Amino acid sequence: MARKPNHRLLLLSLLLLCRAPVCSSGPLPLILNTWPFRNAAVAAWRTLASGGSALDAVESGCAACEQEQCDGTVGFGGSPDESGETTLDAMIMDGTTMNVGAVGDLRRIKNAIGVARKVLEHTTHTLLAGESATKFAESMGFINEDLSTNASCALHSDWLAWNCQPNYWRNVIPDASKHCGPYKPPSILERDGSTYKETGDSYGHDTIGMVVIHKMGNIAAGTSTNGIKFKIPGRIGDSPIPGSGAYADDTAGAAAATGDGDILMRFLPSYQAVEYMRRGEDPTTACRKVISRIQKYFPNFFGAVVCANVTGSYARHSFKAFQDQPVPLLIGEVSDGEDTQPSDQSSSLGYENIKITVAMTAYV
Ligand code: SD4
Repeated sequence: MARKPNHRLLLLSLLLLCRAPVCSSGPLPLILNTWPFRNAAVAAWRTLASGGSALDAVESGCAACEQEQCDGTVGFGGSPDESGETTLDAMIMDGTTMNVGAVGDLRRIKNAIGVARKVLEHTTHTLLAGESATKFAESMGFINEDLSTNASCALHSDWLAWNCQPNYWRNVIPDASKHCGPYKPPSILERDGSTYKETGDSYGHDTIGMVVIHKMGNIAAGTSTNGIKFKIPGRIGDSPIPGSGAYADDTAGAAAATGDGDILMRFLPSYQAVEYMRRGEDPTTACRKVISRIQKYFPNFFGAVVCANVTGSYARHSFKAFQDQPVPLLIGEVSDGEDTQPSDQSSSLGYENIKITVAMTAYV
């Protein structure tokens, strides 16, 4: 529901957006994120409007999702692993300097994107993982706290009661498709082929991937996720991997991915999409091409990529072959509301003076 307009913010927004015909700098700034995480886009927008950088906007946008536990797949209390613990992956990339900070398998710290930013700002490393990443976070002032919630504990208990189904094991004994672990590799004589089927993981994926292009052309991208439900402890997905979960380069564009990270990271789709755009492909073609590369090898793959080029044009493409049911992908975009014409496939949500257009597209 639309709130009372804030005229100061409206003015700032109009100045920042520069969408009117008199402006020649193109439709910038741009904030683009996977899924309809409206408050994330608004937080990023506010950061830009108050003079923050593209990097600041990505951080605040993803942090907003971490706090509100967007769809239970970002932040604390979601996607418990096999032991019931929620662990987080996040990454932030500065497309001006090509600096990246990332954390994987981060434990007991809520603000994963904040820790990733600290890796970027205060170290010459790119990716820290596990308990050591937690120690680093504590040294940077983050609070060590339990990430479990009643909801994540309930999810985990149900999974145990369901004989630990689904899980991500294969070629182990006992048969992982019927029993809980602990598992071990079978002896040669016992090997009778894979018990694991590449069915495509559809157990609720919604990671935030965000691309921000500042009006001055600086591009940043980032991700934050709690990964996938019932993952094997220690598993790190695609989201904190530069070029996989997201990628940004001021000279070419940016992209971010969501979906089955164990497959996505084998193809570096965000990097590849940016490289296609560098070669002159438009964002639609770039997104399509990276998805079809993956689909060629993994027809049951579930995932999507969003792409934006330096002019602020953007696109998304997604794929899920699952019982022939097309599933929509939602992208939140912030605009000033002046020139956005919601089509049959989109809906607009007023938020102060900012209009968030949630565009919907069908899978191929
Ligand atoms: C992962 N890619 O950890 C993440 C999950 C995700 O949409 O994006 N879901 O595999």
